[in-house]
Amino acid sequence: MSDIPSGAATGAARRDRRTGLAEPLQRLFPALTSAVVFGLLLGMIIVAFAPGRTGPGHLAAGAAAPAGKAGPFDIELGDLYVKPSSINVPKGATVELRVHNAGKMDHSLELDGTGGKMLKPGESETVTWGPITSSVKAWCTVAGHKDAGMVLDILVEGSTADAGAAPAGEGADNSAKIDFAAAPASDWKPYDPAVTPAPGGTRHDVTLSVEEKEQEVAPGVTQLRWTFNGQVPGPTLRGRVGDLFTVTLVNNGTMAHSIDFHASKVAPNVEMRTIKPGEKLTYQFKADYAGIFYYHCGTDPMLHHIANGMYGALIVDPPNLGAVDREIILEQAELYLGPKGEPGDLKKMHAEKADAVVFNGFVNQYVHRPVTVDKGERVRVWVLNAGINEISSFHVIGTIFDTVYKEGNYLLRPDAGRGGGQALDLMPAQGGFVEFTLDRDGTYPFVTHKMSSAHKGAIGLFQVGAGQ
Ligand SMILES: [Cu+2]
Repeated sequence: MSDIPSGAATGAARRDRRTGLAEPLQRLFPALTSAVVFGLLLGMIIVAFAPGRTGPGHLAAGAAAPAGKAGPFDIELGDLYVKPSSINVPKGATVELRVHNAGKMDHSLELDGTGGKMLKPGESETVTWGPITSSVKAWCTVAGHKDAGMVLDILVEGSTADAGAAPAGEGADNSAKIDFAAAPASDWKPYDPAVTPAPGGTRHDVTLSVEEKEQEVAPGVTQLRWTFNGQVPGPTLRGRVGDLFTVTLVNNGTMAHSIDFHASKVAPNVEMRTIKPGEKLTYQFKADYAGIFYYHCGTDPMLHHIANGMYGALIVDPPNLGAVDREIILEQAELYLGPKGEPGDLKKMHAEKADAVVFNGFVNQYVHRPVTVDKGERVRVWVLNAGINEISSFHVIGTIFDTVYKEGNYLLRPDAGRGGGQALDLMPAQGGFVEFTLDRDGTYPFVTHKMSSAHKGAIGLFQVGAGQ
């Protein structure tokens, strides 16, 4: 499945549809930390000292002669920490640091975030910075690592722990802003929500390539997303109970990544291990249980990797799954925006301060391009809550579910009792499906019925018949 499907509505049709939608919408809606704890590599041994490097200092113009050398300081970089996290130096000193990467991921330590060298696991370097005339910070420039705590405070003696002058702009909210009233460009195409039946056979060989690319997440708003196969959500995989999946993960990104299939029972430190850029791993499992299962990157900080786009669904059909006329998938997730064109903001993810909640990766995309459904046809919607933090309560306005399946079990099936369902509740990482018909021409909004989320981008539309 591609995130660039064909079949975008024409401009005229789109306007008609949107006009038709405005009224019901206004009426209805006025307006870890990773479980994988990388080994605490105690007993760090600094083996190699790379040639010294002189970095930019906080040298005041016309400053007096340096007040001598400070250090050397042994600084350990790990996943995701800097030890020690602060050092004290005399004012005007030139500071020497022996920096060692004791982690399993690449890290760097760069004064003011510039001029450093990326260290592979086990590598060391010696840097000389200065003269240092005022307190300053150095940090790891791998995306997300600074926000995760990889910061070294270099404190000029006499100043306090937080005296480091924040670089210009730090602390200010420079994240991208969403205009919820904006429309996408005429050539924009939504993520194709269609789900195709499980391919034949019992073996499925899949390659998932990690690609880090700038993508639109709302009209005119781009982020640097970390993706599986260049799309968010990643490809929907599908099979039947007992099928064998062989997935090759290829890391074509610039940082370490991994994959965790909730449909598998494997050793997390083997199949779900983190691999470096340029590496591959093969992850094989038998799908022994039915349901719609989450898959996601599990590399630290996991919430950053998932919320930045590294998630998708694997459907294992329940035995005797009934026939329907149309199947689609909606994966709910939040957006925590960083500056335009940059990865999402890790601090907001920790604080659960989402800028938007979306279906299939883009704000209100199926309001802009409604999902077409024929009158009276039987529709199955697979729903996965990709989180990272929000609940989901999936509801379609104007219909009643006669079938609800959640987490491997039917909660509701058509029978003489005539039970009806109105919402499928899913915590982060849970999934299921609902089935229903839309019996009259019109536009039928679908939402998460947690209304604050719906108002932040988690609304779409089914279009039955011509624009009403
Ligand atoms: Cu990742």
